[in-house]
Amino acid sequence: MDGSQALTRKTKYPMTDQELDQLSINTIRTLSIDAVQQAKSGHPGTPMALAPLVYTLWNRVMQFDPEDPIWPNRDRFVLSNGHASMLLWSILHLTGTKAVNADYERLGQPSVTLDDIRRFRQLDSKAPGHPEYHWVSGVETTSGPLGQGVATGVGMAIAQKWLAARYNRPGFNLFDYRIYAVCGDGCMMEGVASEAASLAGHLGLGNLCWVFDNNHITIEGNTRITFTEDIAARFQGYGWNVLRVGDANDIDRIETALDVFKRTLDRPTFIILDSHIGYGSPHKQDTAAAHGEPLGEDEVRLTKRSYGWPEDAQFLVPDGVREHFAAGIGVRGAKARRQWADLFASYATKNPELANEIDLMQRRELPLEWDKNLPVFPTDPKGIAGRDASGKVLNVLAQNIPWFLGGSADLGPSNKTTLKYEGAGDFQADSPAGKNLHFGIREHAMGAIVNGLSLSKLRAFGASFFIFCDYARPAIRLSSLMELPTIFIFTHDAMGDGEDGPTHQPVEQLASLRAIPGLVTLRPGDANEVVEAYRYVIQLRHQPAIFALSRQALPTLDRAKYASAKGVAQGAYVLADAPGGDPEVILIASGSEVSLAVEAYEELVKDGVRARVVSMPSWDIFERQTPDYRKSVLPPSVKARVAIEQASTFGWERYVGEKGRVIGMHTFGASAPLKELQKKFGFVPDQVVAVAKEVLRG
Ligand SMILES: Cc1ncc(C[n+]2csc(CCOP(=O)(O)OP(=O)(O)O)c2C)c(N)n1
Ligand SMILES: [Mg+2]
Repeated sequence: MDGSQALTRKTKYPMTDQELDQLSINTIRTLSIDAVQQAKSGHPGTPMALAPLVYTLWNRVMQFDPEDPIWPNRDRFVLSNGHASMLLWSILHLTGTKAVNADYERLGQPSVTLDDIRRFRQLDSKAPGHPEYHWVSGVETTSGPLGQGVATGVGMAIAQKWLAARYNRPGFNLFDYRIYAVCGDGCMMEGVASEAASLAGHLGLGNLCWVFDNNHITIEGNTRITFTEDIAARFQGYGWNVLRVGDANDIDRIETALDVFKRTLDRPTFIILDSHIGYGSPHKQDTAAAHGEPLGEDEVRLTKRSYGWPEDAQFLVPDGVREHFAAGIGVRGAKARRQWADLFASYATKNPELANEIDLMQRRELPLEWDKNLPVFPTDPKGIAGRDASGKVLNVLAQNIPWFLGGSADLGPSNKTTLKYEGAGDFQADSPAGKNLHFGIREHAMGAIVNGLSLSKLRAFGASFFIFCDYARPAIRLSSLMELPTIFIFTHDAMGDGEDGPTHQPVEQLASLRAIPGLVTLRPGDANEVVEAYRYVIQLRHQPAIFALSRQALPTLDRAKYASAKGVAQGAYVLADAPGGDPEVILIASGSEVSLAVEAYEELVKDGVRARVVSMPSWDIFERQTPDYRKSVLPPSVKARVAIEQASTFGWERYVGEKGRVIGMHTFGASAPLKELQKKFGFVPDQVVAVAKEVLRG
């Protein structure tokens, strides 16, 4: 009798539920093993160990309807140890989860087919190397940079609390979903997870559960060489409810622990799950070799034998397995979603405005009159700081858009991001409707949490000093990768905080953010450019944006004399021009250097030089304009060009060309009052005029 007959005999109906549980778990395991073996790359060991956990979560616990993976009240599943992606591809396939498109339309076709799994890690397969939000329906967040997933889950948990506080009504628990995140040693070692866990504990997020795959193995071997802390004590210290399940194969105990989580409402739950990486592999179980390479054909056979699986069968989904999922999560999820739809329909008749908000939010659309009362700043030579203008705009937007919220990493008073209007409120455990989030001094987690809020369809912002965007950068990058319309507000964008010195003076940050594909980087030049920058950003549905804003006052330009700030929507525009629009030299500037360029321009004009000033708040937006428009702003025939920006000169060659010059930074700055720094580094009108004339002479 060969293996397949053995399985057929075993899988003959009627099977007991227990047999079906085991068969389903082993299907996840063997699909994962086969996919990695076929791809000749990937991570088989952790799916083999965690198949029972994922099975239990999905088929017994989670409220998730495979027919509609974006149903708003679904439980969220985050695979933070994203290298174990085959767990996700297996479960999405076996549950028959359906695909949706970027416009949130349900497509009816499967999210992950068996063919995708056969083509694991291959071009265009819906079973890529790591979980990719926006590429595979049913993936709640992109994960792979360890620690990001769990931290993003904290944002999802905050979002659920906020949504419940704003929209639930007696008898209408529209939002009562939970967030489950699975993580490994790597996630627990990464600092971002600690930041996020600390905040989650402080906020008492009882809707959040992390399951820690305690297998004592990472790439370099046993964790005795790196990771020996008392993790239970650590999470208890954070204020979490800590549970332990000593056997990752014991699905009843896993279910019991998850039940304890559901009943623990006042704090997040941390489940330590003792597991064996590569479970069932005679030679690789409990070794680092099971982590990140195929088992090898012989070992695959031996492993399948140990599961009682036909040794030669590949990508086998035995009869009864899909049906078992359909009878579990399928029935439970469909019922939950149907009940929710009925609930929502009757909610909508009683609370049409709130229901409309929920509808708009789900599609990332904006309410009518979202831009009413946006300020217009009068001409003012003294002007106003970018951060102050931003603060005024934020306070208007947050009132116009109910689900617009955010906060700073302890710099609200400096970033001017505090929402001060009556009723804005602070988000805390006992006031979850508040719109001012306090991230504490945790920029990295802040970035991930903003992503989690955005994945939950809230319009969210985070803030800090520009120099510290580096601390949030991994999450900002993921925002862009996930095509999320997050907003990051960074103030003190250059040498404006002079006395704080080089540790606080951003130099290379602009260039590095401009290098992130899809991210909109904006450095507005005066208060009205700040308004227009927000007007542009708020309308984005699938792109993140960062603002680099000045700490110091910048003159508010006379828009009757110079061009309208509406030009911000083109990324760069002609602010001041030579007579007849026929310049011989072009000054290009962003942010605080725009008014400097205008001053230099006035001098040049006096000296009879035909100069043009281009305000360029955003390279990214400019690059998206038509070639004709770009040529009209920077005519190819005008080779004499000077770019002025208090930042690394890196990249400006593309706009100034071979004959042009860049007045920028080549060092980290210095600690001194702003005026002295401007002089030392050449950001004064005389210097700009001199360089412009030099460039003109050729
Ligand atoms: C931020 C980050 N650093 C490094 C890696 C590379 N990496 C992927 S998996 C891994 C080991 C993870 O160990 P663990 O979380 O215990 O996973 P297990 O092998 O137990 O599944 C490393 C270092 C990564 N993905 N992300
Ligand atoms: Mg491990």
